[in-house]
Formats: sequence, C-alpha cells, structure tokens
Amino acid sequence: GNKGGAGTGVVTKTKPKTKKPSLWRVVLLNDDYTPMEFVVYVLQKFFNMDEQTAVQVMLHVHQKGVGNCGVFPYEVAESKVSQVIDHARENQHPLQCTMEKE
Ligand code: TYC
Repeated sequence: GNKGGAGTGVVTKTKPKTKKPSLWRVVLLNDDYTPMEFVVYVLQKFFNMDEQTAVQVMLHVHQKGVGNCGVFPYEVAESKVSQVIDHARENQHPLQCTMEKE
C-alpha cells in the first residue's frame, strides 16, 4: 500500500506472515488385476467415502484409467498415498496411487 499517502513516493509492501498450505490431489490409477471390491473398500476406508460414492469413483477409474480421490494439504495427501499403497501391497494387489499439485 502507499503508506506515505498521495504524492509522497513512500510505498511499503505488506507481506503475509503465513502461507496457505498448497493443495494436492490424490489420484488412483487403473490396473487389470486389483479387484473392484478392494478398490471400493480402500476408497471408503482411507477417503471416508460412502459405498455409493466409492463405487462411482472406482468405476470412473476402471473406465477412464485415472480418478480423483480428494484434495488435501501436502502431508495429508502423502500419508493417504502411503496408506493406500501399503494396504494394496499387504494384499498383493498392484493398485497405484499418486498425488499431483492442484
Ligand atoms: N480394473 C480393475 C478390474 O477390472 C478394477 C480397478 C478399478 C482397479 C480401479 C484399480 O484403481 C482401480 N478388476
């Protein structure tokens, strides 16, 4: 803002002290092997979706190859991706999950 007032030539810039956390989209990728019901379970368990929404998202990924699970601050998104991949590997499914900046 112009803190000196009109015509003084004094201009100070006010910088916000805190940054908004950047948001990251968590996406699920299709594969030929992970069972549909496993994907539906993952969406309910880790993304708090109701069953109907989870089925819709799973079918979207199955048909289009990729789909949106939600948008979160960086550390939350990172944690979701890890939980999904860990749970998939524990059950020997190749399910892939990643994150992209909003
Ligand atoms: N394509 C899988 C099947 O036919 C189902 C599936 C859906 C897998 C979504 C992964 O992210 C995925 N069993």
